[in-house]
Amino acid sequence: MTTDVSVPPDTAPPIKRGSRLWVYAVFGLLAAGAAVGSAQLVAAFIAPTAAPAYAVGGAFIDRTPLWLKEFAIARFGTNDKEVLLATIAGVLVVVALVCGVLSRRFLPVACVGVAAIGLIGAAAALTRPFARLVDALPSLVGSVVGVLVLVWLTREAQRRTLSTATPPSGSPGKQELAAGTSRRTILVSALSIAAYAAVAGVVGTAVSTARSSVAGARAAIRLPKPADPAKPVPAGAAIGVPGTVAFTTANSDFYRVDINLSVPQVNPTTYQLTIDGMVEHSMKLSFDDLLSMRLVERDITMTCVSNEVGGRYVGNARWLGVHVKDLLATAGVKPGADQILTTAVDGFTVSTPLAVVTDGRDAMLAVGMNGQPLPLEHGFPVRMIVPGLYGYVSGTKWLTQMTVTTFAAQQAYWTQRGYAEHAPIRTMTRIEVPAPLATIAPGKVAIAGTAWAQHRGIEGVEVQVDNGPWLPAGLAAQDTIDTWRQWSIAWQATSGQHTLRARSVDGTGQTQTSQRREPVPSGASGWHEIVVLVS
Ligand SMILES: Nc1nc2c(c(=O)[nH]1)N[C@H]1C(S)=C(S)[C@@H](COP(=O)(O)O)O[C@H]1N2
Ligand SMILES: [Mo]
Repeated sequence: MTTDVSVPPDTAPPIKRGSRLWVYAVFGLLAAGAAVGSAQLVAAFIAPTAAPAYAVGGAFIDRTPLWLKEFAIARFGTNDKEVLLATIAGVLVVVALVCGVLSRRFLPVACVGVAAIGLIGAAAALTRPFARLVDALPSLVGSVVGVLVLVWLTREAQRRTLSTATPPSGSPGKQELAAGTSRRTILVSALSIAAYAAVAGVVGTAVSTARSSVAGARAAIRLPKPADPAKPVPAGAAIGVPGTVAFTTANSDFYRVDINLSVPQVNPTTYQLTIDGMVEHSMKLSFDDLLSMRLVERDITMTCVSNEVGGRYVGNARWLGVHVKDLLATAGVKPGADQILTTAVDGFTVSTPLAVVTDGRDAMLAVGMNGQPLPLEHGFPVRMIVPGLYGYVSGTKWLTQMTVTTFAAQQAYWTQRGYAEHAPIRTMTRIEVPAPLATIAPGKVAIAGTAWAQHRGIEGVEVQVDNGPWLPAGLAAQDTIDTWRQWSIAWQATSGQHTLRARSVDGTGQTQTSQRREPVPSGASGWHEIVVLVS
């Protein structure tokens, strides 16, 4: 072993106040990283939604104007949540860089900046529905850590600057030693902080997920058999043309629309459903109470009001649940009520006309979807399903409260934001095959797709090629009037570009309107139209 006491010459120029701005920018990033990592770690023991990015994102979603929400859904689809989180991360990086750069000359200002980010996180957490005081803690801890890290790093850097700027009275070697040590100290500190931020972030997220997840509780549930089972899906309900959707949508393929950046976790063992408002007897029911009631099973197609003409925010599943009318009968509805207001753990609310849920249709509080407990993303353990109404006025997921009230007294999440109070699903006919702008060979081609007019049913589907006559399509067997119906037609495709259109006639004899409407305020309408190239 050789003992080499000589110090390697410090080749890099010393950090001077007038140079190396990027070093300070990196300090800003490190401070932000340590802050976010610490906050994530603290949030693991409070609630996933108390983590700053989720709190800020959630608060942002609460305030998103309608046009922006529609834009996000149309532009990013179900990735809108990832886009929002990435945007928040991007903004944080920019602010962190600015604070870092500021810290070189204006450390107090930079500290105020870092603290302010944390305070914004805390404020966001406190304004979320059902917020508790502790929800602010992760962001507050984060901002303290962020400030400490920034102060520490800038002090280290400036100590080094001073030690190199003022030549010590001793030998030049001593100066190099001081500078070299400080340089290494800063590098080691920076790497340690980066490592801490990464580990805290990853461990915090993992612990948070593990602690809050109710996946295990869901796996332990055995659903009872329904007293009133659904009839088997008719053999001919699927049109069987390659490229069309499955008649029953698999749980994993079912569209997801809600206001949450992280999936709400509701523990079925502590679950409580409150029924209150204009009722004779307010009630509290456990999950087991619900399971012990009369269970019905039905095939029902759900649709989101934000679905564009030809869109994919629609799915068909077999739901198991308790009729809402049975629950209301037990509670006893007082005269004068005209609305069922349902509330969920995410603060989401839904207003549903009382007349609709009690008109004999299979409005239910569902506990099962396609033979399984509800998937976590689809409202586990309890959600509402009402055939014929868009999701925002019927499909309350993670539902914990049902309040009998009036439209005059109460409004719900989306109706407060400009959507219609009464929103029956509009008749829609989607061409699934061929794909839009597909190039196909001349000859016999199947045009096929799926149509829906929930609770009215689909009586007929017609297809038009270019401006030719409307031709009746072949219909797959109807499951129920509450489900979608598939269709197809054979077409002799000739060379050239062609426009294909489809429309339906619903069970009341109404032909689907050609009038183009935007999803806001009560659902899109118009004929789905695609262009294909035959060559
Ligand atoms: N708690 C809660 N329930 C909710 C929502 C929500 O944001 N929060 N979104 C509603 C909307 S707009 C629709 S279209 C349906 C979608 O249900 P799905 O995700 O199971 O397809 O859920 C409804 N229920
Ligand atoms: Mo929706």
